[in-house]
Amino acid sequence: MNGIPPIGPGNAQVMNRFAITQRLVAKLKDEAVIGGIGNTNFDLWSAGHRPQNFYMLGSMGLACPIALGVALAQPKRRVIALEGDGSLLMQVGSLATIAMLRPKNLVIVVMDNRSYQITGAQPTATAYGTDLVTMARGAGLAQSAWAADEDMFDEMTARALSKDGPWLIAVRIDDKPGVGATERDPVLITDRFMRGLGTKG
Ligand SMILES: Cc1ncc(C[n+]2csc(CCOP(=O)(O)OP(=O)(O)O)c2C)c(N)n1
Repeated sequence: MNGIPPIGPGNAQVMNRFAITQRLVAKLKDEAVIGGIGNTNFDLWSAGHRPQNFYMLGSMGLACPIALGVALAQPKRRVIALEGDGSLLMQVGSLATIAMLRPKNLVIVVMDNRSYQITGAQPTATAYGTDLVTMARGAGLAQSAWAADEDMFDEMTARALSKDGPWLIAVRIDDKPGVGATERDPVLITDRFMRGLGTKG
């Protein structure tokens, strides 16, 4: 309308997942965070472990469904899902379920590097024009947007952590691998998370 193109996957600044994750983690208090498979998980761990972090192993695409379950179970706690573009595409129907159930306390951050990076950087559909924010809006998640740059990411997360959601924040990221790695011990991870959320003594 005003001649300024909206922020989309074509003009959002290419950021770095670890830097973005550090910015997010710096804002957190008692929020639960669900890291998706591989890189989102690794960067969450490396940004500084918190007892309210859940590092999902192996189950590609399940960060959003798990975060939805936690958000419904603990409506007073804000819950953040960190997910890759390939994983979100694999479980894209979860966006419609989230839109249908409308958890006010759920925030999705999707890191779009246009590839299944960790398995060899095969291109995903976003490399061919699929816009995850447009898909999320189509699913019914009206509060979905691309972050133009790091400052805008900070503003968007501040809003998402204080105002009613659900929210989806999409970030264009570079091809750097995740920093570090979580230990592959599902029992330990689950036990620590349950204690962190106060559901196990
Ligand atoms: C059902 C299923 N299919 C395939 C895999 C293998 N796999 C693990 S991670 C991954 C790529 C994840 O891509 P994305 O979510 O975009 O994250 P990125 O690696 O780019 O950070 C794939 C294909 C798997 N674990 N589960």
